[in-house]
Amino acid sequence: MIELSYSQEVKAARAEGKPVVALESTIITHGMPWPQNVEVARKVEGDIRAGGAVPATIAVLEGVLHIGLENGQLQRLGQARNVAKLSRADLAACLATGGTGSTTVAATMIAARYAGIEVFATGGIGGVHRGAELSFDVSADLQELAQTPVTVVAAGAKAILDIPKTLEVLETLGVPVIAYRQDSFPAFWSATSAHPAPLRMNAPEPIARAHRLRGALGLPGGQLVANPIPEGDEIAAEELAPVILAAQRAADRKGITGKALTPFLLSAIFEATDGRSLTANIALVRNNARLAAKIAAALVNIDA
Ligand code: PSU
Ligand code: MN
Repeated sequence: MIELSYSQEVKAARAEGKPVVALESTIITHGMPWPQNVEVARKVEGDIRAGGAVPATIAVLEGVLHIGLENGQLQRLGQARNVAKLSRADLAACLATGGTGSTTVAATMIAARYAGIEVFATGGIGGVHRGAELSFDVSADLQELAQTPVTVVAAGAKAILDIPKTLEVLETLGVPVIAYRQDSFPAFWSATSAHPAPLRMNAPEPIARAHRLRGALGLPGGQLVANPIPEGDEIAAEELAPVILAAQRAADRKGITGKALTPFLLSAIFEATDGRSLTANIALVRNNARLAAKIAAALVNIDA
């Protein structure tokens, strides 16, 4: 019933039992400007290959759920305008109507699980927005982590979010939040935040084992691996704080809410930092891809 299409590379990986890492496409259509978006997507795919796994970028193209994009498809998606941003609520509707859309963390997790992919690399997850006590803006990504058994490697939560509230909701939902090789929960463009992560692991293998053990215990939901941006690539939190505040104020003034908010904030911050936020974003996504490849490789060696 679901029209599904695997890329050649993913098809071969499935046949050979090779590790596969899922990648989202909202970061391509709504997170970064053309043409860097496509260049970065290619580099990230290359990082996963270099780590011994196969990349599967996920998107819906004309009503077909794609698990892995061929080069031409990636090019077209990266240049397309007004692509829908698909989260849990939108995925089936887009497939039903023959639409085209990029997948957020939540929708990518759903598609990855459907395709038997257990590890997913991205930049940052959606979370609890600042002022959520009034706006109620909490990303569906958090619910998804509670329900869908995929291990997501991200650089923590974007500093545009309310990090302590995001951590509280993840705790309520029972989502393991595992900082990689440090105690602090990373804040996307900055390696550390003032908030300790609930869990810490120092190697891919225990992360893979914990993923399997959750399955064995019958626990629904995934894990969030919070991988700090490499030191040389970070932007200091103190420098970003006023930029983020100004972006948030501009969004409030313009009445930007819902799905449009995250892309608006990211592009406002991109402008205000003369593109440095993008350079950092690229470095952290690539770093996450490398770690995700190692976790996927470790998972192949542990029986399901
Ligand atoms: N990280 C980025 N850029 C992005 C996103 C994450 O660097 O564009 C996207 C992800 O797809 C994430 C989504 O799932 O933003 C969250 O959107 P919302 O807050 O509307 O749930
Ligand atoms: Mn939202």
